[in-house]
Amino acid sequence: MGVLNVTPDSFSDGGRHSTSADAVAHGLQLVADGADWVDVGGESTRPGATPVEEAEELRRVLPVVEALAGRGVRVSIDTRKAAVARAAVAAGATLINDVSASLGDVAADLGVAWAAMHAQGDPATMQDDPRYDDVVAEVREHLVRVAERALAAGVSEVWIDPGIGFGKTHDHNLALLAHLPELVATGLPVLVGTSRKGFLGHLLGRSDGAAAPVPTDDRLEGSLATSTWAFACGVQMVRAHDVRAVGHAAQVVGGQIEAAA
Ligand code: HH2
Repeated sequence: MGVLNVTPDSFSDGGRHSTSADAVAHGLQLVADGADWVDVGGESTRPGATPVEEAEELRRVLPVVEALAGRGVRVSIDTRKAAVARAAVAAGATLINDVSASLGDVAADLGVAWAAMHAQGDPATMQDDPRYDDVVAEVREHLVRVAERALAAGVSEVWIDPGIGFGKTHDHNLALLAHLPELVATGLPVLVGTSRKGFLGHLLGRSDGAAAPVPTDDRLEGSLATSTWAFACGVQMVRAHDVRAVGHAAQVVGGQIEAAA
């Protein structure tokens, strides 16, 4: 799944596709690089992000969804708002990527696929001391509960995603990655997004011997390592900015090593 943020403030690609035409061109490039899905988002959910009004989010995403879907691209809409999900599906999106895991009924009503991501709290405050008794069990139980509800409501394709970085410390993120097989064992298809995220900046900074985290554009090795790990754990899709590199890594793991096993 290739990331296409049509926002001024996303943590990695914010402001890079400020016109619809630029965004559509980048979306097509993601497909040329090997993306099965292009995930269009009009609201940053990075820690501390300011919420975006519905009308503004619609203005950002709709022309891009429509243009990409019109060219046969499989588009997912990355939103927390039912109205944005509905309008994006009317414009051609066929997967609702939902970081609030609250739009299962909308997906059921519209007859599209749904990706339910775990988050603790809202982006504005989610990184203020997140706590769990058992992060792996709590995330798994929450995702299975919302997925079962959506399947019972008639959603035919439900993905689950542990929500790396959404109300989680670096240790929580690492525990969730270490225990990905437990999510895979639920039998639900698993999606994971680690691409260029903050915990990788810290891990890579540490391995360089540097005190400061490495900048977002310099985290490719971390994105590749975690995506490869996820695929080896049985995860079926990763959300990535660097689609070409991640796709090649997936091909080596899934297409070659697993086939030889
Ligand atoms: N992460 C982000 C946004 N959407 N969706 C899913 N399913 N899983 C994720 O891990 C995930 C997501 C955050 O990354 P990004 O879109 O690059 O940044 P921003 O929220 O600043 O736009």
